[in-house]
Amino acid sequence: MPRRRLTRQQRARIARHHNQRHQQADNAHLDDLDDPSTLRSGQVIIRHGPNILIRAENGEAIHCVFRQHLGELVCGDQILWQTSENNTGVIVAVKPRKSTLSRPDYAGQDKPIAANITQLIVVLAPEPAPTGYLLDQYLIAAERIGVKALICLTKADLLTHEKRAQFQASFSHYAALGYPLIQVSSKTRQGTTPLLAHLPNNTSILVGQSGVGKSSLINALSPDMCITEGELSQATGLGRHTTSSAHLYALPSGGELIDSPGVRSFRLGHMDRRKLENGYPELRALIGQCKFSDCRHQDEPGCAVRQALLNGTIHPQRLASFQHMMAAID
Ligand SMILES: Nc1nc2c(ncn2[C@@H]2O[C@H](COP(=O)(O)OP(=O)(O)OP(=O)(O)O)[C@@H](O)[C@H]2O)c(=O)[nH]1
Ligand SMILES: [Mg+2]
Ligand SMILES: [Zn+2]
Repeated sequence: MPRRRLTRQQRARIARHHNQRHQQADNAHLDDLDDPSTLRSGQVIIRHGPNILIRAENGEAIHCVFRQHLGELVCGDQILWQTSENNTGVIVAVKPRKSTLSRPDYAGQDKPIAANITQLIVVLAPEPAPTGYLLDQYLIAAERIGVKALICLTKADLLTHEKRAQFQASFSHYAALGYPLIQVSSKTRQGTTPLLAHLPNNTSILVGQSGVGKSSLINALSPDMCITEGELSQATGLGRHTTSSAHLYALPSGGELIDSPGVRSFRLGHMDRRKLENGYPELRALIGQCKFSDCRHQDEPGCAVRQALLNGTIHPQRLASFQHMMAAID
């Protein structure tokens, strides 16, 4: 069914109502702040619809409600809250985010997935096998929001020694670009020590296809944290295995790790050619070096990117993925 178009007057009226509601909520918010000594800091552990679980400064997990005018709260948000009845809380303010990982929703609007992350961990497995350009899309997103990225190859136990080396080698050009490549098994815990070394002093998020083993990895890295599964189903009312909301864990060995729901694809938000080039470190290094400033790196003369491909400093798969994403922008 086609969606009904709103007239300009209708849109203006909706916007006016919307502003009035915000104003009312903001005033209510200010009244409550009469006594700032009741405000406490915390961090969003999990957000599922209207339900939010936060971690208070003393480490306690508290169920909270939040004011509508605060906008879209997500896992990782640093917040201020007040206590309410039955050991629950009310979130009254959100601190400015240092970073936001988002993806466009069905209407093309950017929707935040997690806040204040410093590192993206793209999880790949032999089963389900990596598809399409998901890895490159996540790496572009990381470059764009200015956070580190590492690639984690899980389920190593499913492969023979030889196949394991082959799987790793098929991603070695990413290691050459500065993205650490770590092979692990959540089943045997092989490789968990090198992975743990990258986590202290970071808020990392595990991303990737559904079923690659993100949640299993959390349990393998910190078996004691399994107890939070109970908190999870309490917060979401769901006991499913497949992760339905991002969930932040504080690792006993240091750092925070966010488990996120699996995706089939990861669409990038609005992009132009320059932004896309900036998302590929090896292309970014060549910006301004082609003969033509609007070079598309296809078959133009004096193309520095084509030259780099011939020299072997750009991997053909990466250039193919860039061209694919360029075509999607056009
Ligand atoms: N053999 C083996 N199986 C694994 C490993 N890690 C995960 N699995 C299995 O893979 C399946 C999916 O694991 P999950 O951890 O739920 O995957 P996920 O990425 O969290 O999936 P979503 O929450 O749907 O995104 C489960 O059946 C796990 O037992 C591993 O290292 N080795
Ligand atoms: Mg999961
Ligand atoms: Zn070029």
